[in-house]
Amino acid sequence: MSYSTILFDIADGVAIITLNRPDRLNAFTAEMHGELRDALAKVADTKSGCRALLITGAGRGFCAGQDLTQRQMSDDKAIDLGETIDKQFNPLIRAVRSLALPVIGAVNGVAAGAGMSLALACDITFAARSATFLQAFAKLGLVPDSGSTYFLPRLAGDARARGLAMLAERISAEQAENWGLIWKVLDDDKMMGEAIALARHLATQPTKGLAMIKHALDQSSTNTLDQQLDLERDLQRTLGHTADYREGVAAFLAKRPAKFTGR
Ligand code: T3D
Repeated sequence: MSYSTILFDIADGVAIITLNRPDRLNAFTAEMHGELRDALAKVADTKSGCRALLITGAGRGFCAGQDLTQRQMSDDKAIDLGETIDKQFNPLIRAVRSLALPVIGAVNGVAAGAGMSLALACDITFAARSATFLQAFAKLGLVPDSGSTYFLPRLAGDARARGLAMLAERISAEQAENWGLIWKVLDDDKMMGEAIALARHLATQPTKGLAMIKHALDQSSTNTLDQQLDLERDLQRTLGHTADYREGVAAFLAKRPAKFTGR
């Protein structure tokens, strides 16, 4: 499949998806969703050799959420937003969250609506100092979607989640970092370089272990402590049989850097 709304590249175990509709601040269209589904399926395919994914945006925006020019409607013809969420936005967030490898968000500019949700869905999210975040949904009479009602209270706490969602005020990257919504703010000219360097580093790390860290942390929001202890035991048992665990121990004992293969 060739892409016209995203750029997609895989090199040295690192996949990079760049949302590429800069004149619309990379707002989502049905076409972009289709291309993202295709690219994410390639990343998930073990034959691709991907061991880390970076998601960013072209131009001055990260992503402005749904392209509202595709939502103009007449009184007698309402769009079924349940269907667009079901077929486009939910599969996107599920695909990103279920990848068995680390996903790095590189928020180069404004992240609004479902664009902010996508940034929150990444495992480690950087933002350029000039970037901003906006839960735009309330301004349209909508509820935050694409996982924002899940991520916001867990990351920032209930009071901030309610303020962000109901007031729809744009916040700075620094505020997003202070509130725990993202990992780190970096100067604009350094952000992409550091995000790519981190993706390259993570692509050399024990991929199965990282995937199971993701899984364990995801489960922790609904599990009891007893369930979580059992899950940690089961994951550790599985990881104890991996080549990367053997290599990690051998490298430590030999006082040399480990060479992880992701197996
Ligand atoms: O619909 C469903 O299926 C349900 C799911 C919904 C998920 C959602 O994401 S709902 C939320 C949709 N997004 C928004 O409401 C955000 C709308 N955009 C904005 O509020 C602002 O553009 C920003 C705060 C993101 C950025 O502001 P600013 O001042 O930096 O840029 P701008 O001048 O507003 O935008 C630049 C251009 O991008 C402009 O076009 P122009 O005037 O140069 O021709 C603007 O219209 C366009 N643009 C920005 N966001 C969107 C967009 N065009 C279409 N859709 C957009 N979402």
